[in-house]
Amino acid sequence: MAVLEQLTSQQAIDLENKYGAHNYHPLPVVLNKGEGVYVWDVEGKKYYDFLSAYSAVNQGHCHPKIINALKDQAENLTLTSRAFYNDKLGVYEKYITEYFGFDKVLPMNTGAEAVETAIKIARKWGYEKKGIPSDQAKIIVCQNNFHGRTVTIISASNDPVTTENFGPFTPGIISIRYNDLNALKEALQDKNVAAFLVEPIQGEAGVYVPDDNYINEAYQLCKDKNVLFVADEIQTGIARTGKLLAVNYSNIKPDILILGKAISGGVLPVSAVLADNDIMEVITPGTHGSTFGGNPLACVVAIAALEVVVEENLAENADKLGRLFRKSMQELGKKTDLVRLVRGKGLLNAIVINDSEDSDTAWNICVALKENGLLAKPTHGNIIRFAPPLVMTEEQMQECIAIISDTIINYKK
Ligand code: IF1
Repeated sequence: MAVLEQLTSQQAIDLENKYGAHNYHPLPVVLNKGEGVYVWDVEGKKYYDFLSAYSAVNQGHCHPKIINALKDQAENLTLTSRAFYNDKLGVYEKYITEYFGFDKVLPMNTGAEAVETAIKIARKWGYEKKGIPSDQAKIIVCQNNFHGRTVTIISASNDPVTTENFGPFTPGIISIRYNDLNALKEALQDKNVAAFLVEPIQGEAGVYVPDDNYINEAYQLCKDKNVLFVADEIQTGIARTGKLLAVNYSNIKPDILILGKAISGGVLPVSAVLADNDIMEVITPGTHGSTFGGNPLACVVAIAALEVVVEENLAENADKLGRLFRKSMQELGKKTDLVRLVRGKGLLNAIVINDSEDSDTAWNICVALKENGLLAKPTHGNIIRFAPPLVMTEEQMQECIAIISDTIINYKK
């Protein structure tokens, strides 16, 4: 069999099972084409994509502007390493810092790398600017967070599946209840706290939207104690929740902003850590780096992807279609007791299925949705996340609402 000859779905699945680590349990569908809100499987069946590669494809699959930027740059220069300058990085750094309103950016590749980078910057700031005694810096995180899969990041996790048998864990992490200002106030009594790392909406936990005042008041509590407020917007950023950033609902500017996923429109791994000079200046030559961080290919792709967000009004569209989606799902909840509740913001939404967390109902509903031409996947147990690309039209959304409603109403255990 030639290495890249056309496979059947089963052949592709069998190859992954035999030769790939089993670190995922994918829905049984094998995709080989994506365009806008659609993906196709190897047998040619077309689907609406309601996962958007975990919110990395906000601009739609293979957006022409982004792909053309990729192609043009790929024929000239893809990677120099930061041992030398290149003619795209500075242009990108100016563009993205002005785009989000910060003095500086530290370019990385994956989300987890950016979170690790933010933790390093916060700690270094804690020692060199706040005067925390050496190796005593603490980072406050929230229970049920998701910030990535590295050992330090899972040291902040309370999810046994992501942490079991990966110890020993990184010290200096305090975990508190999400959306609980008293818990934060209590934890901030510790003078060695350097930063509070938080998702403005908890994605993987099941799209938990905190109280309207939470982010604002949490930010103020941190400022009162000279603690950095670090926003992980890797999933909630880039217009996903109906504003450019989820923190824009709270009118605060994080001390450190962490971005990833849709910065590149899902074309290649790009992440970024943004901060103002008084924080970013703790990073000096040799204190941090990455082979691919800031590569010229990523820079031009990210500029194109961020331009699409503005040119196509993706935040406004996400807000409008998100309201339509939640309203329709609430209507659906009145017709079937399978839908316990709906929550989300913009086009980051989830429905909680009225069954136990360890039931396979949510999974089976997603398999039925797949049969009906729509791809979604449960997050934890009985919660199904719905996050289509932000380029969806109202007509497409209406069609998807009909698919989801019909599938759930006709679902037989
Ligand atoms: C998986 C979901 C999980 C993230 C936030 C950092 C990262 C992520 C808020 C790390 C990554 C991905 C990872 C993927 C599943 C997916 C995910 F919520 F988006 F669905 F796990 F929570 N901060 N989220 O959401 O970014 O290193 O992956 O680029 O690991 O299973 P990454």
